[in-house]
Parts: sequence; structure tokens; C-alpha cells
Amino acid sequence: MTLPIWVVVTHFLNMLLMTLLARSGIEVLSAHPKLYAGDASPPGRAVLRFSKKVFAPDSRRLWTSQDEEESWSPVVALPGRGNLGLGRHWHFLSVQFWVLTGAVYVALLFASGDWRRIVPQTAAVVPHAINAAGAYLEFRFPPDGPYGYNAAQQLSYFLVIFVLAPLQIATGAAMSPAVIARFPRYARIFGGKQSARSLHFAGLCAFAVFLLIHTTMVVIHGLPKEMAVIALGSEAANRTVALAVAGAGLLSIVAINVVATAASLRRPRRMQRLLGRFVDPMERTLVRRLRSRQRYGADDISAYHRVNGRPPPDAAYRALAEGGFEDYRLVVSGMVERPLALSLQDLRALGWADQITKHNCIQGWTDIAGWAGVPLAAVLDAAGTLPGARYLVFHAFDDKGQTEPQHGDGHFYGTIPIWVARSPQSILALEMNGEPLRIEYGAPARVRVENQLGFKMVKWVRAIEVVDDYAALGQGQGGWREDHQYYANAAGI
Ligand SMILES: Nc1nc2c(c(=O)[nH]1)N[C@H]1C(S)=C(S)[C@@H](COP(=O)(O)O)O[C@H]1N2
Ligand SMILES: [Mo]
Repeated sequence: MTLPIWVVVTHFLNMLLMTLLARSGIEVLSAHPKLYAGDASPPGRAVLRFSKKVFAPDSRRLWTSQDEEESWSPVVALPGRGNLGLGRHWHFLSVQFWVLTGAVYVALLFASGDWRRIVPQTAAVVPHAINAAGAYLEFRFPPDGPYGYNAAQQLSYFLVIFVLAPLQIATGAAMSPAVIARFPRYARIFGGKQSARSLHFAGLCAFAVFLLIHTTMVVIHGLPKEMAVIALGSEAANRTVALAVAGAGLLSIVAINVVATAASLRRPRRMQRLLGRFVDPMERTLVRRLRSRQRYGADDISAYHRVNGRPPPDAAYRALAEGGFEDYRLVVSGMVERPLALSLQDLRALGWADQITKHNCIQGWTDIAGWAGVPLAAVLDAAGTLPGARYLVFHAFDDKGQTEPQHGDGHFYGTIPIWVARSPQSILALEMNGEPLRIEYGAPARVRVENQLGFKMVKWVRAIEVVDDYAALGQGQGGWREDHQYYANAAGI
């Protein structure tokens, strides 16, 4: 048995990238360690739960989705210890190289004619594969097929490469808020966004089962001989050299995982910046053209909408709330022609839009709700942006040092590019499900930018500032969660 060298190389890269993908995926899961069926994620209705904490929809104490997070060991998760931001960075870095490796492999497979080894050419492969599996159960080796692999082997390789891997990419894409905002029906192919998320996890489990059987088979068929093929491409190769190369390969995979983990835990800001250089351009290319076209019906509205971020506890905000926000003024300043201070009535006079849309929290949960308010474009037009203006900064009333001290201090803020603010369904919402916004959902005004992740939708907006750059704000990452939780500033995936 021989394998071309490009198979040896892509197989190695695939092993490395799959370990990074699996571990960073587990990190992402730890941010909301529950799986659901359908489109929404009702508390207490998870199909599968990796957390003992219980949060009920009718709880008398306010809880937020941050409270649901788990912190998992760096041994299983990349980087571990509850760093969703860097987990996502690693996932989106690895996936680019994984898809590239897969594309090169498949291209060479077809260019070389080697596809005959992998792609079954007759439906008889199914009964033959069953026979082959039966042979293994009787401790016999099944016969090899015409192109070297036995039928069970050929069929399982085929399914992993041409069914499981593409499915994993497809369910991954069905979790991107920008993709499903533009193509709301796409997530429905999988039974809804939460079903897609659950299937993505099932895909990981399927890969794990494959890996288990695959390595068991390598051992059963004779480790030295198989290693010669896997590491050097030929059974006839020197076995000692092959074992050394294979051992070095496996060690390097472990070493890369260890270095990636340690660097992320020790120098998180540096890793956020470094990985961002690969991940942000990918987000921009994929998401730039994806404008929200959601049009859910009133029947789709979720019975329960999770809260993330605790309401501002300070006296000034409470006084405003007690006065029905009569004295509220939204300050619009920065690179604008006309700085503004708008009351709620002034805001309403600028324009009105409503929409029923899906909220995608970066942690993984989704809910559908109706929102109504003023298009952000109308606010921008009223103020008039100056040349060079690129971002909107939303300053919020909540002091996170008081409401979420485990993550950091300072008031919550967020930034979005002006093109996102001018996209369809980008509004400053004053109402939710037909009523004035309740306090916990961001009263009196909160951002809704429907092709972005939830953390971009600043609640309790105090002021809007138009800027050319966000580097001077906070810790310079473009938002409070970016600064303190290492989320990427680009939030369409
Ligand atoms: N001011 C402020 N806005 C915020 C947050 C916050 O902590 N403070 N959390 C964000 C996150 S992470 C999410 S998912 C949404 C949650 O909105 P909801 O509470 O209406 O579900 O609000 C976003 N806006
Ligand atoms: Mo979130």
C-alpha cells in the first residue's frame, strides 16, 4: 500500500487543525453549555446540558446569560477557563486553514485520479461494507477492494470527507447572525438555528467516533506497517524512520496545542490582536454584503427572552426611569455637523420602523422578538456626519464595575461601522413586543443591528458619538466586551 505525499501532508494538517477546531469549539460551547432543538433556546428546555446550574424563566431573581457560562479546563478547551472571545478567534482561524487543506486535498484527489480509492463506484459498497464490519467482529480482516481499501474503510472515508465535513461547514454557517439575517430560510434547512448548533455538536461527536474507530483499525492492522504508510507514504518504507516521523508529528500537534493554549491564557490581548488579523478580514469579506432581511411573524416570538447585562444600578438612571424617561436626552456628538440632544418625542419624530427578528447572542442562545423604534440612519441624517466619520460609539448607562465586576470595570459601550448603522433593520429600539422597552431589555433606548451578534446591541443608550477610530476609547478594542472578554470587534459570525 502506498499513498502520495500530498495525502501524507494534508492528513497531518487535518489532524492538527481538527484538534484546534475541536478544542476551540468546546470552548465556545462552554459559554452556553446547552443544546436545543428548533430556533429558540427556552430556559429549562435544553435537549442536552453540560452544566448543573439551573435558571428558570420565572425566577424571581434576575439572572443573565453570563451567569450560565461555564469555565472548562484548558486540557479539553482552547484556551479554557471561560474565554469565549479567544475560543472563537482560534475556531475561526483554524477553520480557514482547515477548509483550505480540505479544498487542496479534494482538488488533488480528483486531479490525480486517486478519487477512485475514496469514492465508491457502485451501491454494492454498502452491503460489502456491512460484510467487512462483520468480518472485523469475527476477528478476521475483510478483503481489500480494487483500489486498496476494504469496503467499510472506503465508505467511512467517503462519508467523513464528502458528507460529514461539508455538513459541519454548513451547520457552522447556519449559526452566523449575518448569514441567517440575510437568508432566514437557510437555518430552517437544519430545523432552526438551535438545531443547526446541536447538529454542529453532533458532527464533532461523529468525528470523535470516527477517530476512535480509525485509530483502533490502524493498531489492529499493525502499527509499524500503517505508520509507514501514514508518515512516509509507503508500506515498504523504513519502519523505524516511519515511527520516528509519526511520533514527531504527533508530538508537534500536542506542542502546538500547548503553546496556543498557554499563549492565550498568558497574553490574551496579544492573541486577540494577532488572531484578529486573520479572523477580522474573513468576517469582513463574508459579512459585508449580508444585510438583514428578516420577517418573522408574531407567532414566532419567543415566550421568553433572555437578559444579558444587568440594568444600571446608579441613582441618576433610576431617577430617569422613575420619571418615565421624560428628562431623558440622547446626546449625539463627535464628527457630526449638528450635535443633538434628543428627547424620546424628538426621536420618535425622526422616523419609525418595526421588525420581528432573531437575537443571536455570541454565547450561542437565540430568541425571536418584535422591536420598534427609530432607524439609526434617520438619527445620522438628523445630525449629519462629517467626512472621515467611520464608526458609531454607543455609550451606555450601566457601570460594569458594579453589574459585572468579574469581567472588568468602566461603563458599557460598543461601536459599529457606519455601514452597519445604515443597513436595513438597524434601529434604536424604543419598544419591544409592542410595549415600551422594559428596564432589563434596555429602556429607554437600545440598539438593534440585526446582522450582528447581540453584544453589539448596546442597551440603556446614553449617548451616540461619531468617530473615525475607536482606538482611544476604553482599552482600544472597540467595545466593552471586546476590551474585557476578548470578543472580536467584527461581529457578523
Ligand atoms: N448596556 C449594555 N448593553 C448590552 C449588554 C450589556 O451588558 N450592557 N450586553 C449585550 C449582550 S452580550 C447581549 S447578548 C444583549 C442582550 O440583550 P437582551 O438582554 O435584550 O437579551 O445586550 C447587549 N447589550
Ligand atoms: Mo451576548
